[in-house]
This record gives sequence, C-alpha cells and structure tokens, in this order.
Amino acid sequence: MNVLTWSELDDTAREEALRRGTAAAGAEVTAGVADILRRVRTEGDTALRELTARLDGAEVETLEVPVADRDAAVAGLDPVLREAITEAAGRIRVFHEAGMQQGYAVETAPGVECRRVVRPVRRVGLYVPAGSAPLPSTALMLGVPAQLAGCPEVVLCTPPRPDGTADPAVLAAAAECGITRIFLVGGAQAVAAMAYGTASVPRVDKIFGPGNAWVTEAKRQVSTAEGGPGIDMPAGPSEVLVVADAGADAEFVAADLLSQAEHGPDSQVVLLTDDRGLAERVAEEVERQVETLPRADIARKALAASRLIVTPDLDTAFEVSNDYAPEHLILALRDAASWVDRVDRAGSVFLGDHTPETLGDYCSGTNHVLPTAGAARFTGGVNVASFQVAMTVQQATPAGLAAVGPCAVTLSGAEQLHAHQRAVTRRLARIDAAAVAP
Ligand code: HSO
Ligand code: ZN
Repeated sequence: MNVLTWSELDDTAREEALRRGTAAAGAEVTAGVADILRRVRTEGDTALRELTARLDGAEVETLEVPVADRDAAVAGLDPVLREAITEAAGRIRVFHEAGMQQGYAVETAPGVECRRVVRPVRRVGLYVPAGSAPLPSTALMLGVPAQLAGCPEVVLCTPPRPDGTADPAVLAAAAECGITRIFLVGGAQAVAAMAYGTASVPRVDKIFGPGNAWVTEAKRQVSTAEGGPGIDMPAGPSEVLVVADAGADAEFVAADLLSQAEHGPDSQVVLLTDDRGLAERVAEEVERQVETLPRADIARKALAASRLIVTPDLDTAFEVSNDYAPEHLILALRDAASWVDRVDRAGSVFLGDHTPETLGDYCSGTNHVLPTAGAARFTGGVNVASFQVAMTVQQATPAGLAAVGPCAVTLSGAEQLHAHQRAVTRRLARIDAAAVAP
C-alpha cells in the first residue's frame, strides 16, 4: 500500500485518493436484474427453482425450510457456536431495545390533541447473504430489531448451499429471533420473490439486508416501481476509515484494515494519520498479516484500491473523514472518546485501541447494517425504527376548533383553497359560541 501525503495532493488527486469503487450497477447488471425480476413476477416458484439451480448450483424442490428441519439443524450445531449466537443476540437486543422510539401526545392548543403513534411494518423480508460465506450475524442484525418492533410477518431468504440446505448457523440465528418462515433463495431472485410474492414466498412491505451488486440493484428496482416495497438502504461494498495518531499500535490498525478488506475485492479501507512513521509501519504490517489470511486474494484486491494518507494534523484528518462519511470509523487515538464531538458523519464509530470493528460486526450490541458510499451524510444504520412506521393522530373538541380554526381559515384563504376553508367555517358556524367560551 502506498503512503500518500495529503498536503502534496491537488484537489483532483485528493478526490481520486478517496474515490470509492463504483457501487452503482453497470448496464449488464441492471438489465440482468430486470430480466430476473420479470421472470419471477411471471413464473413465480418455477423461476425461483430454475434460477437457484443455475446461479447457486442447487436443486431445491421445497423452497421453504420446515420449522422441524430448522430446529433439527440448530440442535446439531456446535454448542459453542449456538451459545455465541444467543450471547450476541442478547446484547443486540439490549442495545436496540434501549433506543426504541416512544409515541407521544401534546395538547398544541386547548382542546387540540396531537399524537404520534408507532406501528410495526406488517410484513418484512430479511435477506441474509451467503455469497462467499454465510452471514448468521446479519440474520441477528435484522431479526432482533424486527422482533423488537413487533413485526407480525417476518420472512427470511438466504441462498441454499450446493446440497440444497440452509446454513445451520443462519437457521440458528433465525430461530433466536423467532423467525419461522425461511426460504432457500438468494440473489436478485430472492428480492423479487419478496417484492411480488410467489406461491411459496409471501410478498412483503419492506426488504432489508446487504448483498452483492445484483441484490442491491434488485432492491433499487423493486423499490422504485409503483407500489413496490420499501427498502432499508443501499448497503454497498464495506468500508472502514481509521484515524490514528503516533501512539497507535500498527499491528492492531493493520488487522482492522484487513478485517474489512477481506469482505470483498471492492471493500474500501483508508488510514488517515498525522504520523508518517505510523503510516509506514501499518503498510509493512498489512503486507505481513495479509500473507497468512485464507482470504488473502480478496483482501489484496481491496487493498489495491485502498489508501494510507498522512495529513498535516488530526484536524485535517477529521475534516477528510467527515467529508468521506465512512460506514465504519475507528479512532485509534490517545483519549479517543474526547475526539467523538469532532465526528458528524459516520455509520458506526469505534474508540481506542481495544475496540476493533469486529465487535460491532458481531456482538457488542450495535447494528452492522450501515450506510455505505457516503450515505452516512443523511442516514444512520438499521435500528428498531427501521421496522416501524410512525403515524400521527389528532382530535379537536369544539373549543379546540374554535381556537385554531381561524388560523386555518386565513392560510387556506391565502392558498385559494376554498373547500379547505369551508370545511372549517361550516363547522365554526355551528359551534355554539357560549359552549366554547372559557
Ligand atoms: N462488516 C460488515 C458486516 C459483517 N462483518 C458481517 C462480518 N460479518 C458490514 O460492513
Ligand atoms: Zn465485517
């Protein structure tokens, strides 16, 4: 990895240094996804079986995993793994529950009560990828908040293994969150099935979860179609940005950079530091550590597009980081907590030398479905509210209408919307002035 010096780069070179690999799908993916969506919409389960055979190399006759099979797979799982899933789910539950939104009611004028009430999204679809590796942790990150929100219908889709069965750890994570409807279908076809519904797979109102370019493009296409489902967010290739000072431990920083690089060849990892010596030590460490990783090939491809950048000071590092708006931000700084106020754009922040991103990926309690590609400028990660809709409710008494109606009369008159105005004046005319007098 090359070490770049921020102060020596012109604007174009700076932009280039921080350019993400394009998350937008190419024309081939866009057309391929549209074709898959059309096939699933018209041919339903038949298309799902054919696409699964062709794309996942698995023959799946019954698309839904019977609950008894789910429970048998869970019972056969290594107990240590089973317990780790339960332990992680416990902390994810505690953290997410503490942040749940509450409804509220305010009397905005005497006799006018306005409320906000929270309802679960009725039917939600969770996508758990298994491309280069099955991700039971993702089932927890989606299943726990769905359960806390009280969503009555939760559907989970995950690609089958070559033998036509689901990964048992994904099944255990689903069981942990009370999910009973699990389908062996992956990729764009899974998104299509949940968006349109098939004989086997129920249609849902909102689709959640990360995935490759095909899954992300399928979510985009179904959600922009008229009447289509909502989606959580475009969760693109993984990113981590580390801000480190001279006291940071190069071995730890390199390990954190590699933990994101191993996700995929398009993952992006960036180091910003005010200490050139640290940058050079990290570069050496990354080379040393990548050698011994089973996924070294993937990590090396990601590293080729990643950057180690020396900034004149930490102030500049924070400016650059906030402009970049990383999915994950690690502050490998002395007294790291004192720097948090400087961060205003990041999906999830990790403080100090003993908080690897891996903790947030699995089991500290925070969510790992987070905004990528700079979306942290305007949104946070998945949480219980992502599985809820908030609606407002209001009621006016005659006195309340008398109090606020004239305001509506003036404003509707200014907008020349006379039907609006009369909906108020007709009522005001019938209100007995004596009845509303204070
Ligand atoms: N770091 C990933 C989530 C994940 N990591 C799942 C391990 N398993 C999200 O960017
Ligand atoms: Zn990860």
